[in-house]
Amino acid sequence: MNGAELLVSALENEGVEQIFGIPGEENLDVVEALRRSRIKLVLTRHEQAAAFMAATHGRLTGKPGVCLATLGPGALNFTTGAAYALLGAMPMVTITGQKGILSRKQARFQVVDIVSTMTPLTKMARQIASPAIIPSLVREAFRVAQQERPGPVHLELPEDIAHEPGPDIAPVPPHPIDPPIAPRAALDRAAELIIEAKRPLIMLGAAASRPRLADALSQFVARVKVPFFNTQMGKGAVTGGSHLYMGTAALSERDYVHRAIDQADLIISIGHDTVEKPPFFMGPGGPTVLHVGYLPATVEEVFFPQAELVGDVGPSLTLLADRLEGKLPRAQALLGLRDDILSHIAEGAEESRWPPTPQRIVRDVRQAVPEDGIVCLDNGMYKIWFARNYRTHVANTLLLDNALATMGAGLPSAIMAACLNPGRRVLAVCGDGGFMMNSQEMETAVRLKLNLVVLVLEDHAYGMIRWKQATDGFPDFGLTFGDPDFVAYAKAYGAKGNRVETADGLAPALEAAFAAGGVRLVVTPVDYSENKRVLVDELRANAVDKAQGVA
Ligand SMILES: Cc1ncc(C[n+]2csc(CCOP(=O)(O)OP(=O)(O)O)c2C)c(N)n1
Ligand SMILES: [Mg+2]
Repeated sequence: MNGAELLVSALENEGVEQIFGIPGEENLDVVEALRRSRIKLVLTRHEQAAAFMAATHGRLTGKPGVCLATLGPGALNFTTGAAYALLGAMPMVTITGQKGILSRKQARFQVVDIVSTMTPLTKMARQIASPAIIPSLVREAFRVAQQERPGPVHLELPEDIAHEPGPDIAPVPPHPIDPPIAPRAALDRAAELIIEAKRPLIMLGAAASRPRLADALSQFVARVKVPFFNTQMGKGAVTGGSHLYMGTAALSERDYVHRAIDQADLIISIGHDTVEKPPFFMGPGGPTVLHVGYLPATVEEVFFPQAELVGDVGPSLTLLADRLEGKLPRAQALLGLRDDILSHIAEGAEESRWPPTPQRIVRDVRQAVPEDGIVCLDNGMYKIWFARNYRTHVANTLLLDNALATMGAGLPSAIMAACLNPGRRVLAVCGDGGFMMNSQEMETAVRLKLNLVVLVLEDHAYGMIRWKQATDGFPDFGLTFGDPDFVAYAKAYGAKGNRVETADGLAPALEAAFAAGGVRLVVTPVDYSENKRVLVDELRANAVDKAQGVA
């Protein structure tokens, strides 16, 4: 076997079924080995999209997604995807080619130091310097990518090592690993803290959304019956339990959900990862925070838990619930705030103005997407509205990125979600800015014959930055642009497009797009005047009222 064959056989051994990317000439031995393997090569139209797709595979399955690119320019296009997976804790393995390392027939043509480039963007970055190390190195790469805290790993396979015959070494078989559960003393201590709390509140953070945690976490919430809120990336971590849901901390302060946070005396923070924009600010006199996580908490200026329960979160929570069930008479002390918080959040959902408001758009999307449907957001102003207003009932049904918060990942992540869940409705929601950053992947979606709806929100602007510009008191400048005719654009890819023309048109347009199947684009204008009215003026007034004891 040559190096490429050893690599592909090691990937098969890891259960890899598909690889996303764009080969270059340095990968041709790998492409040939893939041709003769069980693994499907899925071409994308930009390497960045391939990396977003591979990362989302890791996010949704817990198993590393794999992407492939050539050296230099192709490899560099993986950097944003690597950062997305690193900050978002998504297991992924990126593989790139390189010129030969045993001789240099092309001098330095296209050669940049990719291993050094990827080192700060990954958990591990290695060049494969001989075929013999491939089986063990690939096993190590997958182990490192997958273990807590998950993330990306980079392997560089130079073309001569790919071509070089190597020893017939069998791949290293993976085995199940059960990470350690929190020790008894820590469980007892955490239980005591919770039992003593007068107004406890659970916060679900990004790591609460790990796919293998959904059942144990949902049971924990159902057993202890303490109300919960979530961070943006902790959204939808719990299946059911919606009568205990207090809201989402899409902003860091002043939102209605902060009424509960501010009144809590203990926050049981499950899986919070400080890569997220802070869900609230810790400070003197604030609630005690108990960190429950796979790994110890990181200490930040705004987050410094006073107690920790560290270990495999699912089994640890089960043991914690054993200690708590039926012993928390004050579990629901804050639940009384729930109706008020949620009714404020729901305001404007029925609004019939044209163009539609973000609140109305969120409501219409919720109507068209069944409970198990998956909504994948790009990055823009609407992300705050979806995080705040969209209700999830099933784990991992709202995928958003509040870590790197990169534009351009919405469509690729939805393509991956649709590949993995052919029977479920999948919707990408993108701004007219972010959509255009990877819209070429419409072709990939059409070629893969996916059922996928893409909703484009058109404000002819980088709306979120325009909003920040306005709220910071700057004049309106430099953030607007023209758009293509999105309906014609979709058609050019062999997809179907539809423009929403009336206030009541969005929900039926989405329903029709889902019902018809295939790749569909729906474009609607959006009225972003609510950004300032609600997220700035109303919440500021609300905070002043509260400080003066009015609310
Ligand atoms: C790759 C990247 N570039 C720039 C930004 C900064 N940024 C955040 S939101 C945003 C505007 C997004 O515009 P659009 O996609 O049209 O959504 P809108 O806010 O208008 O709804 C920009 C430029 C970013 N997060 N990622
Ligand atoms: Mg926009």
